[in-house]
Amino acid sequence: MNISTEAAVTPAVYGESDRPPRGDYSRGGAVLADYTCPQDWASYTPADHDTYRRLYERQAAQLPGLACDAFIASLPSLGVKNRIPRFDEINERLYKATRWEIVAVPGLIPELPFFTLLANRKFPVTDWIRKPEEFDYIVEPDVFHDLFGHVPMLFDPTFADYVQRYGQGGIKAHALGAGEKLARLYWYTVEFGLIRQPDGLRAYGAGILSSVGELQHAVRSSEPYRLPLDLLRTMRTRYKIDSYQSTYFVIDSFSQLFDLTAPDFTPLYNALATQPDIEAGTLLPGESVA
Ligand code: HBI
Ligand code: FE
Repeated sequence: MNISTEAAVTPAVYGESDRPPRGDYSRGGAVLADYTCPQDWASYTPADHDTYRRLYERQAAQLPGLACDAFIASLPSLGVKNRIPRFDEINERLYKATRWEIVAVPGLIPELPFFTLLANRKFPVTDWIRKPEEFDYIVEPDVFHDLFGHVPMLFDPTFADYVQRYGQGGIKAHALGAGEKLARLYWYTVEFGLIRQPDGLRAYGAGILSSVGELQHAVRSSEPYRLPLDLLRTMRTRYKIDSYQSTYFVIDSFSQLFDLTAPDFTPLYNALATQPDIEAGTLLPGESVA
């Protein structure tokens, strides 16, 4: 059953603002009910491949000392660097590693289909790439952000299990109307998470790892606050989708992240309903940075 064009272009809630998603959700009826679509690799132009090659080259050069060990170890699993990879090429390696697979989507999708894909160990990867004039910055995730930023971490077994558990929790949160609160946990871990390694602070969040400027800012700048990850505090904290983060949350290990998602979150959502949101870039009385 293919969804109609109107239904397909319902704005996906991405973080704190609704925006009509970019991408062709109709594709002549090729977008399925779960919002996935064929990658259509042949449709990429030489300019698209060159954009990917240049983004990869520039970002990979920045990683030492800023990206976490798990990311650096898995990055080569993306395979080719000089063109946009075929998703099935990556899936051969990814499925063997952690039983995850990547699926193509036309861009941002509504939260329930998103959570459902994650709960089934399917990671949605946007199928289009930014235009050359968007080389330095793009608000919405494109194939470079999703492949380079997210996929290497899915090769880490503990992190991979966390993301599936996150998806399962998201389906429950959606039913409770708590999707936006849980989206903040995703934002401050999977997208903008920091981890403390024995040799110092490193990034594991895809939004940091795929950004030319935010990698230094998140790990090295004295400007942002860096707080220990705490479920309540993190899910109370609003975020901006179009500027560097002014608050980051730090974990000590991926098993800490996985263990956090063990209990049922319903009591947390009840507590959150009674506590005000916290603007990013602020500290509560008595809080100290990580
Ligand atoms: N859709 N393709 C895509 N990628 C995302 O990261 C994404 C999404 N839809 C919703 C969403 N993220 C966030 O709102 C989640 O935290 C729910
Ligand atoms: Fe992302």
